[in-house]
Amino acid sequence: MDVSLIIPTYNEKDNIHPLVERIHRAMGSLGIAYEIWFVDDSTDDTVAVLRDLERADPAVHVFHREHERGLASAVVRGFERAKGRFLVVMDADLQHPPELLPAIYERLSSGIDVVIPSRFVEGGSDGGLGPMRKLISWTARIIGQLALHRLRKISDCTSGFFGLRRDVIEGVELNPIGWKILIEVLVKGHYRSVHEIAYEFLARDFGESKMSLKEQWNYFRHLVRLVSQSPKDRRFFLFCLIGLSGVVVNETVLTILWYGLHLRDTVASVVASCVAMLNNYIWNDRVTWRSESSGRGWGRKLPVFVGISLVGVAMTTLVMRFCERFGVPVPIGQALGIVVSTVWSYWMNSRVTWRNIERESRQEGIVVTRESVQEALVRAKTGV
Ligand SMILES: Nc1nc2c(ncn2[C@@H]2O[C@H](COP(=O)(O)OP(=O)(O)O)[C@@H](O)[C@H]2O)c(=O)[nH]1
Ligand SMILES: [Mg+2]
Repeated sequence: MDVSLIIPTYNEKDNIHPLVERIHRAMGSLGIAYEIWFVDDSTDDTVAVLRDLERADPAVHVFHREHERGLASAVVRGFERAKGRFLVVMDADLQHPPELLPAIYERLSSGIDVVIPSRFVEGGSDGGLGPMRKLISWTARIIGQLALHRLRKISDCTSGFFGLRRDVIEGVELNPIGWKILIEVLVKGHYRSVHEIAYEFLARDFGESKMSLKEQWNYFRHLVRLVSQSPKDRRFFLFCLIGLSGVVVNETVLTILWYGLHLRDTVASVVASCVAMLNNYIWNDRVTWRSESSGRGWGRKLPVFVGISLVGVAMTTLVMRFCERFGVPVPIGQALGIVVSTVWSYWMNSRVTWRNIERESRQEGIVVTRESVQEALVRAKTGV
């Protein structure tokens, strides 16, 4: 089997026949073996339409679920049943044009690991969404890209339309929450190359969208889980948490020295800051950038860390003073300064203090390429 198409369905009865017709028309010209897996959770008579089709069309298979629901898990069940060398996921509502399938197949068979039709590459569009959905979708993508480094170069990382070689997910435990199976695949999968093809996301003719506020919340939970499972992506959050712990240590030591031991305020303040810096260094060395060399090499790492932290303190004050000149209240300027210095000191620590660990994790070498829809269609027709 060359290609398995996996199509999740939830109450899509009017879309099934036009979809399957257009898939056959597009795929028929390729002369390859393909199957279509519908994973259906419908509560209307979509399943009856699918069962009739399954009997009449040997390429069509239906898996109807009674005890599980959700788009992403439906796709995982489809992956488990599919026999193809290449797996392609698409929606049933014709917002994903089946005419793009030959181009996706062509790219996968030329050796690309993951192919993503994209609404955001030149020539693409997400015109099938209303302005509110566009804004929500944009925000969701940006948050995802900030949180997970593997999504950063991918323009349409929340797409429900994509193809991959089976080995990308072989042996990978996919355990998505909610809808966005592609982010799970991109974060956990084994791949070296991603190719994006521009396409136009059209409006629905039949049925209605099942996207809801609950799914937005699930997306957020999904991101949190993926970040917590990804050593590289969780570092920044750990760094911030440890920074907060440093504030608590600082205040506690200051209180003990000043109220308890009656040291001079300046002495108490300097000692408290030094203890807090040491606290932060140890936790960052043992947790944030944990490695076999944790605990060793502190003669180099600790002074560098302290130097970066001191520059961070100076930066906070500079930003606050700069904001003050434009009439920004001091506490807000200080907060901005803290954000700037946190980002800066994280960046410096990952590139200087704990550079060996970052170097190892940067060697992923994933290559992302793009093409416009015209190029893809010409290639599909001419085979070049
Ligand atoms: N199996 C299954 N499919 C679903 C579920 N929710 C949505 N779908 C399907 O997923 C695809 C995308 O859903 P849609 O409502 O069009 O989302 P939108 O395009 O983002 O508005 C469609 O083919 C739906 O039928 C679900 O809970 N289970
Ligand atoms: Mg849709």
